Amino acid sequence: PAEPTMADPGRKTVLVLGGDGFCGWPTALHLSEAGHDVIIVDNLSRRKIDLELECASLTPIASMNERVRVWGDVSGRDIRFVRLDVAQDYDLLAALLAAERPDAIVHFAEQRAAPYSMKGAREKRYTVDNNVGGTHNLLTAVVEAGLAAHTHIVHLGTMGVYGYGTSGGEIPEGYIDVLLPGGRPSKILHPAYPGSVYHATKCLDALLFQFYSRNDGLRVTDLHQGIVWGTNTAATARDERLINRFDYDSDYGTVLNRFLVQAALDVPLTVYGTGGQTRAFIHISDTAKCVALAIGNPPEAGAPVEIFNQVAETHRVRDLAALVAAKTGTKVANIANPRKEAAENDLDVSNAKFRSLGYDPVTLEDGLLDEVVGIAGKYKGRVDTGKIMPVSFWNSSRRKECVEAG
Ligand code: NAD
Ligand code: USQ
Repeated sequence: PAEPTMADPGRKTVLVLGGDGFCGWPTALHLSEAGHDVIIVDNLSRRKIDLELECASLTPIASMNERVRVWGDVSGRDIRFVRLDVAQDYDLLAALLAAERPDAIVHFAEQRAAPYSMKGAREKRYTVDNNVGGTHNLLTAVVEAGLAAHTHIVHLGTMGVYGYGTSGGEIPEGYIDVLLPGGRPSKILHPAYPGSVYHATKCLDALLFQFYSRNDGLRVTDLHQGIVWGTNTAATARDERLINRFDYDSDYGTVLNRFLVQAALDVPLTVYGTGGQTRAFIHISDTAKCVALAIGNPPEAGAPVEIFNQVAETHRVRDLAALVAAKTGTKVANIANPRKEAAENDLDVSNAKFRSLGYDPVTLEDGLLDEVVGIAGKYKGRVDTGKIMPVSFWNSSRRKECVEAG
């Protein structure tokens, strides 16, 4: 379906929670450009974690207030910014919902790095409190504001809820058909096999969505997204002050973006273990497009939680490294794996629902080299090479192995 223009009745008021982040900022611009009235809500915690980790985005990101001002100048469209903590400032969140009565709320506002969530007790507890507490605040605030049947919640979940190496066939979109004890057929949420404390919070979110959808008729879409790569979208490329963030450090950098920076610096690509892990990938511009498609196709009030697999393609980590190495001439280094994960896994995943809505994904073949030259090459002078090797470990034996391996 076509996205709305300013004059369309399809114009919606959309809250983008976490709209200062890597996925949230380009999505907010995409929705604004499509004619929606966008309000970004963020507590800027990701910028604070940069300070804590003594690390920064590869790209020089502008302050939130400058971002929205420049967007207004460039596009002629207003985005409002509200600074609040979804997990802590319940009353402010409830008041915002009551005042704005949003048609849709896109929920990106969580601590999303698996390595950061495994760093230590403080980070584990923060990730659970922030993510589960924030999601629950949102759900209960929508109900209390009397918006259960009105507001569509679109949550960014993860492919990681399915686990890796456990499916034995194509992973369906959220639900599986089973025979319950006694032989009664049923459709249930795919069993959850989180691989980190962060991934566990997304499984807990999914249970909260199921409960609130059944109990209060909330309209929820959960997008099980793969690993996002790339930096800019058409909207963020309109002015350098709109540039998106790009994480390359070992806690927040996702694997392909890390390889792109490593290639630009000509340091060996950090493949963990054998690199036998297969993962799903999606380009950042498709994240924004898929969220817009989800907003345009809300479930009915009282319908079960809608679940889409938001992925473009799957790749084995070592194949990705080989692809980047072949395009750039960089070497590959197999280093001890800081994570507890299967050494090898296959991954076959359905994305039929987005495909049926017209989704035509950007693939690595289309965009990879542009990204290396255009972004990683341009900003490589900003890299702190001390942030490339892993510093967070899944358990004490992984830490020991990594330390012993140097
Ligand atoms: P990010 O850390 O760049 O952005 C998250 C934003 O949310 C940040 O701006 C942060 O300040 C904000 N935030 C966090 N907690 C908040 C709170 N309590 N109140 C208000 N704001 C808060 O992360 P991202 O890469 O943009 O990911 C966004 C969402 O997409 C996450 O939920 C993540 O699980 C999901 N996702 C990301 C990827 C990926 O590869 N980046 C892949 C799959 C799913
Ligand atoms: N890996 C390497 N070398 C590196 C970095 C990672 O071999 O330098 C490997 C990891 O061991 C892992 C795979 O690459 O097997 C993916 O790691 P990642 O850090 O790119 O992705 P992950 O930790 O799974 O998390 C990211 C996002 C998270 C999102 C998830 C989607 O940070 O928010 O939910 O991707 S998914 O992987 O589909 O669950």
